[in-house]
Amino acid sequence: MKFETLAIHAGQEADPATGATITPIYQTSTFTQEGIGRHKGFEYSRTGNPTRAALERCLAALEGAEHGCAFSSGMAAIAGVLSMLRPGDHVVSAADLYGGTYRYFEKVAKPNGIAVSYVNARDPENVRRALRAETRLLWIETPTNPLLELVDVAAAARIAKVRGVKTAVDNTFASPYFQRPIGLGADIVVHSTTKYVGGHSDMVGGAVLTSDKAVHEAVRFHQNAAGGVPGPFDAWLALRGLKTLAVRMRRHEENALAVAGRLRKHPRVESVIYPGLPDHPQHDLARRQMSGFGGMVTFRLRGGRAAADAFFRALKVFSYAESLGGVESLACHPATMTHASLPAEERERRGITEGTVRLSVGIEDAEDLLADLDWALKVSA
Ligand code: P1T
Repeated sequence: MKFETLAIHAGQEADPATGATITPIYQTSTFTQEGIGRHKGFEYSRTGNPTRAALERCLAALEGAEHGCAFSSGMAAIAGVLSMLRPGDHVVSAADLYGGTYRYFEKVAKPNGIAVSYVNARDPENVRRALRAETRLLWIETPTNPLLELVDVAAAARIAKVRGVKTAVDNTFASPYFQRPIGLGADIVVHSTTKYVGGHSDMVGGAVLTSDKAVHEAVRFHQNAAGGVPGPFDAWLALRGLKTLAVRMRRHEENALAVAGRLRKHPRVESVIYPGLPDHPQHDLARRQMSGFGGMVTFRLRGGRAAADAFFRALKVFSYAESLGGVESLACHPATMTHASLPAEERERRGITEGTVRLSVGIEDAEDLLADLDWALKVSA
């Protein structure tokens, strides 16, 4: 079955108890059992819940994975993957990544004895050079948050595989509609389902998808043992979000292309980063590896922090807010929001300047979005 069909049907047979066509929200913590060891596959909702199970099956199908584990947030999903590692193990991570992931590596993984090296993974040879005998995991975001850099998943995963290293890809920005890392050779896919999967900025969640049985068993064990599971209602919201993912992503992309095109002509804009622009340094890779360019646009505004602040305050349709991937347009200041957990010099080194603005382009009318940006650029001059 094709993506659009799977998004609506995978893991969502008519409810066995009632025939309900739409997977019910099984808002229950426990399940009455018939006798010792006799139950209908569910015992306690931390361990398993039918609404969550439907979400896990649907997400796995969309990523071309055999197994899925849903979590209470993207960070809980990331912690689930990292739980496979032991003191002395080593992670090679692409340098440009979500600030919260960097914080987890630095403040949680490292104090627990896991070494992490950051490399410029735009050149996969840097991944090869960073691998050590004790490397267990290669961590990639592509496109990255917030600079929309790409990593060649097939090339990086090939290098890792030869050395017995698992490759994990945070696929939050592309969504499974535009990119399926497992088909490119990755072992593990991670999502913050808070973003495009949920799609309406009304829930927080995460997921780990894999076809590697041992990885799945380790992540499933952690999910139950540590307990960072989504409640049934949040799982249901993510499941409902998936049904419209394909149509939303096409519209996000259409609007993002219009926004990127308008911004690059604007005299107050220093540079625009969008993988769909032919002058994006990795545009060819984007065309090869993704089936679309997504809805995120990052640009650098002339005038630094003061100009950025005035710009954010003038916006009327875009909300000045963290997060991304909802139907509504959002504008964020990575230096003080999503990437505030990076030391200032690290941010500067990566190019996350005070004038850097990240847009999550929503699915509103494109003309309204362009008019809002034109207005905010004008009055913040
Ligand atoms: O917020 P949470 O659901 O825990 O997901 C964390 C996360 C993981 N990976 C990527 C690529 C992310 O962008 C995020 C969360 N990001 C934001 C909140 C943001 O505004 O960028």
